[in-house]
Amino acid sequence: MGFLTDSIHAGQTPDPTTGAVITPIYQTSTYAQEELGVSKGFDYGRTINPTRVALENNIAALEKGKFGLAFSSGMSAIQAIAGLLSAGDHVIVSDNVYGGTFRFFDKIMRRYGLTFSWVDTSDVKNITSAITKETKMIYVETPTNPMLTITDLKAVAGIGKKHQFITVVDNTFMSPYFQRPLEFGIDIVLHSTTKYINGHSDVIGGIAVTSSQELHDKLRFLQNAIGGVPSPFDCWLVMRSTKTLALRMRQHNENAIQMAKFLSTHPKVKKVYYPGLPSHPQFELAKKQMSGFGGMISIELGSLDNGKNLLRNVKIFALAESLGGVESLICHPASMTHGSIPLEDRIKLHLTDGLVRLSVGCEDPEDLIADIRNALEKV
Ligand code: P1T
Repeated sequence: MGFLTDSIHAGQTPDPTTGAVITPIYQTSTYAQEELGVSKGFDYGRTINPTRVALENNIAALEKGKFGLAFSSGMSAIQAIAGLLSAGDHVIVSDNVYGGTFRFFDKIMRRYGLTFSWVDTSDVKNITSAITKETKMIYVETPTNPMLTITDLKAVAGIGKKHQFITVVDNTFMSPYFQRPLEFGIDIVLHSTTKYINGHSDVIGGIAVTSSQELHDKLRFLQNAIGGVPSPFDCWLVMRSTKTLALRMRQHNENAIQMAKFLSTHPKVKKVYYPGLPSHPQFELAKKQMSGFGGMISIELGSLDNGKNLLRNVKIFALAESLGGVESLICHPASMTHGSIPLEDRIKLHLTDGLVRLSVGCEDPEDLIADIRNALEKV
């Protein structure tokens, strides 16, 4: 089926008891069993829930994967994926990832005996040269948050297959509408569904999708054993949202392209990071592996004061963490989303104090551009 059809129907059949077209919110913690050892396939709410199963199947279909597992947050999905590893294992990670992902790996998983090499995965040679005898996983964000760096999915999948590493891609910035890493041979794709997939800034959630039965069985065990599962209501809200994912992504993309073009001609903007601009160093690769460029733009304004002035003077863009909602947001990565990254690492990534990140929403593009133009006048 096509993406629009799947987004509206996959995983969702009319409710068997009433015919309700919309999957009900099965707000229950447990299920009555007919007798010992005989159930309808549902035993306990952490282990399985019909609303969650519908969401998991829906997003798995959108990612062209066989199995989906929903979590209570993007970080919770990442925790379950890290649970595939054991003390002594080595992971090669994109040097620019969401600050919370860095914090989790560096401050927590390192204490559990995992080791990490943080490399610029946009040059795949850096991945091969970081391989050690202990390497078990390659973990990539593409495009990265917030520098919008792109990594070659096919090349990463190839390295993973050759060495039998688990390859993982955080696809949060693109959503399955614009990029489907499993189609390039990646083993596991994950999302913070908090972002584009839910798209209405009213749910915290995560999902992991794979086509490997073995990885699915292990992740399902981890999902149940760790227990970071979403509520039935949150699953229902996210499923309501995936129905319009394609429509929203088209608008985000259209608005962001217009915004990026405007910003790249503005004298107060020193640099624009957006994969849809021909000036982006991986523009050709972006066109090859993505079918759109998304709604995220970062800009360099040269100083913290310039950044503060822009943030202070916007009227439609809200100064806030998070991204991917229909409403436009703006943030200062160095002190907000990526505050946990040491200064010297931030400098290497060009994640400066003058960097501002825009999550371009679905409002009228003229209004959004006017808002940023007016605020830039005060910079
Ligand atoms: O917030 P949570 O749902 O737990 O997702 C974590 C996460 C994972 N991966 C990426 C690429 C992310 O951007 C995030 C969360 N990011 C933000 C809150 C932010 O403002 O960048």
